[in-house]
Amino acid sequence: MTEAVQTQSQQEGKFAPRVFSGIQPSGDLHLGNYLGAIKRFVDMQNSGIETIYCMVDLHAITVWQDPAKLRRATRELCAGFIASGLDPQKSILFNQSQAPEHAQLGWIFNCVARMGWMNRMTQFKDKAGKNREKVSVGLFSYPTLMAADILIYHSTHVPVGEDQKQHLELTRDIAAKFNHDYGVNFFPITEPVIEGAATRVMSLRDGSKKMSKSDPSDASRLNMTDDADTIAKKIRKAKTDPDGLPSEIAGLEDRPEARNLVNIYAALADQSVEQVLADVGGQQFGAFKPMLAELAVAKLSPISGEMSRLMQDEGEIDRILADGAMRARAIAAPILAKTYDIVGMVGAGS
Ligand code: AQP
Repeated sequence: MTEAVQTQSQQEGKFAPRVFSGIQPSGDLHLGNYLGAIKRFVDMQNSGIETIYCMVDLHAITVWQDPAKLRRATRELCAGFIASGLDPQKSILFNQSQAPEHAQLGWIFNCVARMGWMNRMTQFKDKAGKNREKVSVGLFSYPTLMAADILIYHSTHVPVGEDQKQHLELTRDIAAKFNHDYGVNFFPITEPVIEGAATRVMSLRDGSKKMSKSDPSDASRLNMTDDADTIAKKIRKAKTDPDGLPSEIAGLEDRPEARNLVNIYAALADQSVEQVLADVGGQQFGAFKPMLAELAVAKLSPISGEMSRLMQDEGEIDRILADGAMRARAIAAPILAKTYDIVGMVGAGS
């Protein structure tokens, strides 16, 4: 069990440690998803905690998705999870729409969350931009469904990238308000787990923007399915500054692109940023970029190879997802039934 999880669960007492997280099948998996989320999912699985990981397809349709592409992306995401080291025997792997309890609890949470809280969500503001009147209602209420994804399992810990911090705070607020309004201690106050050198991987073209599936520039990200030549080319062309690499972290201040490449190296190599700088300090990017490319290819190529192998048997992926959904629902259904009972739905118990 990781130290963060142990300390928190000792404080909580009532709730056994349980980890939940999800990723949208809304495009190609990229290095940010891998380092900020999936790699951490694997660490948590292997530390012996109960782990539940979800392909959040209901979140993906908050923006238009071509149905055939969505189905493929969901299976490919499952393949990506397994190829990265998630074991369907150890972790519960499933797609969100196969466990309807998420959407059912999401409705209750729509009635718990306040408009003022939702209006503060920066991801909605970023994604809606100037198009606010034209985006879906789902894009706005997405964070209440995310709270339901987590709390329908009484999850105590959620490994995510830095960009999800505000949604996790909202999840805590929803749990606390529900508990307060109904005079219960039913939902845990979930702890975000945002750790490691790459909690916010930035675009390779612009160090002020996060690496993202929806960036129109493919050169801005390393996709998990990129081949070795593409990875090397994207890293070679990554934006940097004219200075060399410093030997200490302070030398990366106000150098977002340089800091991003060093963070990526550290996370891929499982080293601290200090260790990396102690080794490469004084080098120019002309020497560092090929080292980074070699490391990225060594780490990502086996994953993309395994993903393509797994994608050849879609039937097996569908079986894994169906089995995972059955196991997920066995946990979710009694929690939903108890929630309905607490809020006063006839037929739910008392
Ligand atoms: N750049 C990133 N650095 C670190 N972590 C990241 N994550 C995403 N981008 C980075 C983490 O990956 C998990 C799944 O993200 P998601 O697909 O559910 O949603 P997202 O954060 O909206 O991902 P994208 O790629 O940025 O998608 P689009 O472009 O559609 O918005 C989360 O844990 C997230 O923190």
